Amino acid sequence: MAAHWEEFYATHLPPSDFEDNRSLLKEFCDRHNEPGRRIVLVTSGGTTIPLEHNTVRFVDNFSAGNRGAASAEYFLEHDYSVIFLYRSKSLEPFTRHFSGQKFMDMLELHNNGPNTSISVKPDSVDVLAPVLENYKTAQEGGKILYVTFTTLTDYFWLLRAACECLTIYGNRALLYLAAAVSDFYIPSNEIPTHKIQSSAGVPNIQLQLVPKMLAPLVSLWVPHAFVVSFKLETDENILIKKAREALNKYKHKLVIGNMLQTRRQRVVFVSQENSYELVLSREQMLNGLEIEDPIVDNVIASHDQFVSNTTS
Ligand code: 9Z3
Repeated sequence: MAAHWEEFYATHLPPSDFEDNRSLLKEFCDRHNEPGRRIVLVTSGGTTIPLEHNTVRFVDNFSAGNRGAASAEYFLEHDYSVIFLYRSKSLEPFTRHFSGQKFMDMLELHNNGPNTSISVKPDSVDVLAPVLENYKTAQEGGKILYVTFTTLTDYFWLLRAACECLTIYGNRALLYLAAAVSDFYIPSNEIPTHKIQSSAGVPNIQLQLVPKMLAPLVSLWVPHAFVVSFKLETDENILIKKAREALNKYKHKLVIGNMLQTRRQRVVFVSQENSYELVLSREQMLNGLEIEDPIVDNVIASHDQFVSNTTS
């Protein structure tokens, strides 16, 4: 009998632009594969669960994609090549600093008839300049590949394709799975083609369990890579227990636990060897330190150790 995850791929078609993305992933991985070079796949943002094939309505989740977008920037600073697999329209590295009104507030309008101009406010230059510099370095060096998903199905197809391209890196590949992947979905053969009509009365929507893709990912797709997953909970009492359960079940290297409410201040690292907390002080937060900075430092230190202790 086919495993639950195999059945998923057999019954859910890839997104229409899948082959283009697969080629981009392969080209990126091949181009960066120099001796000793490290690469990270960062997943970010939430997956949707469509309620119709011609989708008008869908189930979504809270994820803004800040964790993934911020982390991608720190991985670039540490000279990793980065595949950024993210939910379409969620936060992106670099541009996240200027999203919404923040950007408008950085600009000054000099209204002068035909010679009207726009400049960056002097006190915003300090903010903009380092971000712009890092953006240009990443962009001009071709160090980051952006690939988007929307639905759970898109995400699973792209995740597997990315893993297939990453195998050539062996233990130099790092997977940093920060996307908020739905646990429940409606299988493709159970969703209607067209918009659900209110005239038909209250719809009876039955969600099913999503296959745990971490299982084949760790054991089959990238068996030599350093895999880090995130565990999200809202009940503090079960966070560490659930993180350790995931680690024991999937046998990957690290689970980073976080609570919905405090995810920007506190995370807990759970590995086979130990568990420890990473907490930002109030002062650090006021000074603009982002928790992704020390998270990425710690993950890279563990990846270093892993590379030294393994051969492939
Ligand atoms: C996370 O726990 C991420 O840290 C957040 C980041 C999604 C909380 P934001 O995007 O938030 O910055 O707003 N990601 C993993 C969540 C998840 O779905 N984990 C699965 C689970 O908990 C396991 S892979 O069961």
